[in-house]
Amino acid sequence: MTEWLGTRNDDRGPELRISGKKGTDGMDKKQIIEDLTAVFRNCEGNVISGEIALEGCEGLVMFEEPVFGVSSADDSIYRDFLKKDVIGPDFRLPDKWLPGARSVISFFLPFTEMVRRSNRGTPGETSPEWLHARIEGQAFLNAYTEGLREYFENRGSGACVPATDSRFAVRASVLPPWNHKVLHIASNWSERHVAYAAGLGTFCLTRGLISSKGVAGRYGSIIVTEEIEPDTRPYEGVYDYCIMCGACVKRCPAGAISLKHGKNQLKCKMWMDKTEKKYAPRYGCGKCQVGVPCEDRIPERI
Ligand code: B12
Ligand code: SF4
Ligand code: SF4
Repeated sequence: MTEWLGTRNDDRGPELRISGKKGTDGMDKKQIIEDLTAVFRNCEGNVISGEIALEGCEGLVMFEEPVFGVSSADDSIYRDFLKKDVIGPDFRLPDKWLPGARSVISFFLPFTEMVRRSNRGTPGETSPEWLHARIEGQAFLNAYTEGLREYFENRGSGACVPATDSRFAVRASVLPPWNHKVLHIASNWSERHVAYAAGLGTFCLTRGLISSKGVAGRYGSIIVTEEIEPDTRPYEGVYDYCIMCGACVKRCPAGAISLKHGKNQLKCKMWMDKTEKKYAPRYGCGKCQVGVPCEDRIPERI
């Protein structure tokens, strides 16, 4: 069905928007979000089984229930992501992943208190719970997005999950000044930027994205051809939720974060590689995401 939606009150006339077969109003959207939460509850893999558990981790529940945000696939912010100081030209617009894309649903899966608490102590050591949440947590997240894809396809909507798509890629390059070894990383689908677009949260000093449930957790997303009412972004600035308190600076074992320069990707990446040698087949750090005021909430400005 094609409709003219005349919302533009100027001499260009109404803009053309093709509304989907199953465009949603507020009520439909509420139902969809409830359904997506139910898919989370029914998805297997959020609990660490005895067969694979590291010491003391049997029965560990990794994630709390997701928080969601929706953006329109043609939101002009996506074109801003193509600028080289934001992500760069490698970023693929939603309709390059899925022709006819209308909406992008983003979600944050907050880590449980048990995962977060476990990684607050032991300086320089990553807790076994955090290692599970990094590796088995991402496997669970992938299974969950597969469940979301089935849900939308059953509703007659097209759906694409960039994170598990064979076209997904991350490019790393060392930028000038060469003597400072500045590592620039750009993926063709950045979960944090997409979540930012969907109103889920803002960036912070460590470059993590702080959601209403804090920074400790993981992000995912799905692009669909169904039109779902987008959320408004309750912020204006890219770093609005960060109070620049510097607590994460002291937490970082690699000295990768500074109040003056933000996060040095290369130092963080090198530390991450070290953890891979130590904890193979797992890896992870995340010390800057726990024991800080933004761990599980938007920090309050004092
Ligand atoms: C490559 C990668 C890494 C690299 C580089 C990180 C990076 N920031 O790029 C390394 C190895 C260092 C890394 C480390 C970690 N990672 Co990582 N990583 C990724 C990956 C695969 C791609 C990141 C990417 O595309 N970066 C693109 C560049 C451009 O991002 P950026 O430089 O930070 O962007 C800045 C600019 O855009 C700037 N900006 C300038 N102008 C403007 C204008 C606008 C409008 C906007 C929006 C922004 C903007 O603001 C941004 C922040 O400074 C994502 C998964 C994914 N597909 O998204 C996970 C991801 C970012 N990682 C994640 C995590 C959890 C980690 C670790 C904690 C590992 C662990 N679990 O132990 C650490 C620590 C990260 C931290 N301190 O936040 C999470 C983030 C969760 C969160 N709360 O934010 C992600 C999203 C994975 C996931 N599925 O949840 N990671
Ligand atoms: S600890 Fe403080 S400075 Fe660091 S990211 Fe969180 S709010 Fe920002
Ligand atoms: S993940 Fe670890 S090494 Fe990287 S910035 Fe955070 S605390 Fe530092």
